[in-house]
Amino acid sequence: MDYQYITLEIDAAIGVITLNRPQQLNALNWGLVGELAHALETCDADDAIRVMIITGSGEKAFAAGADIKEMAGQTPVSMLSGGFESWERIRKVHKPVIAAVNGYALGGGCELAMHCDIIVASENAQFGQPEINLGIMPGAGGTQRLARTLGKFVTMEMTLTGRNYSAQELHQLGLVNKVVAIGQALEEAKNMARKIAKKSPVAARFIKESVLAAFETPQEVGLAYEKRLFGLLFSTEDQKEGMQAFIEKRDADFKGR
Ligand code: DAK
Repeated sequence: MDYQYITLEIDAAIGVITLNRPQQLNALNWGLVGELAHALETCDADDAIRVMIITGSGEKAFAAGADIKEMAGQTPVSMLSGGFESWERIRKVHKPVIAAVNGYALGGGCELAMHCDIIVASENAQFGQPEINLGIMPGAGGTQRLARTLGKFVTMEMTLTGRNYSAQELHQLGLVNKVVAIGQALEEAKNMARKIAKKSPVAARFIKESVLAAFETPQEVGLAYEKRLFGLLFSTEDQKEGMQAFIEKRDADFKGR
């Protein structure tokens, strides 16, 4: 598929997706979100790719939110029927996804970063949920994912005041994994991705599923889910290879089987 609003580059085992509307600060129109979902699903289905990265083009923005100009004329029906499907598809990606946040990650941009599994941010990155300034509220999981990550009080302040938070502030609060120098977010995300890409892809997939289950299930159910996936990994070649490599004091060569 030819993309109009994003680019997809394959760098060894890493799929790098760049949101590519720099003049609009990579604002997330529906076309872009649909293309993003398609690119992530394409990478998810490709055995040669083990990790995906999402970043924004230019130094100014990861994404300054959903496209306000496109949203302004929507109705409840059009928002509820068309707007959510691609976000659901992004949420369901199985492989690890890293956000390399360069600049603004506001509204849907912040929510997109939170759809990812690890967030690397440059020191000029600004996160926020300014929807309240537009008379709306977060619509792509912001209230839920922020509350589960930052707790009630920080989430309330962030969503009710609409103020921006620096990468450093959110690093201290546990939403940003690593803060790096301006221009280095993608490179650092690639460093992390290369490390993950060397691990067993089956184990990586199950770990992601199991961690995400912690947000959706009572602990008893989550523990049972983890236990089953743990057991299942003992049916894989990767488990045999990983343990044999340890015993033979060599690097494991995981095949994802
Ligand atoms: N939408 C459309 N255009 C945007 C935009 C946005 N969110 N953000 C920036 N732009 C455009 C500007 O209109 C401007 O275009 P021109 O005027 O040059 O044509 C260009 O990008 C450069 O922006 P500025 O001139 O404003 O640049 P500044 O450096 O002065 O300011 C800024 C940067 C990021 C502070 C400012 O652009 C800004 O406040 N942007 C809006 C931020 C915002 O309010 N974001 C939240 C939007 S609401 C849903 C899923 C998600 C959502 C909703 C539903 N469903 C699943 C259904 C999410 C909602 C949102 O994100």
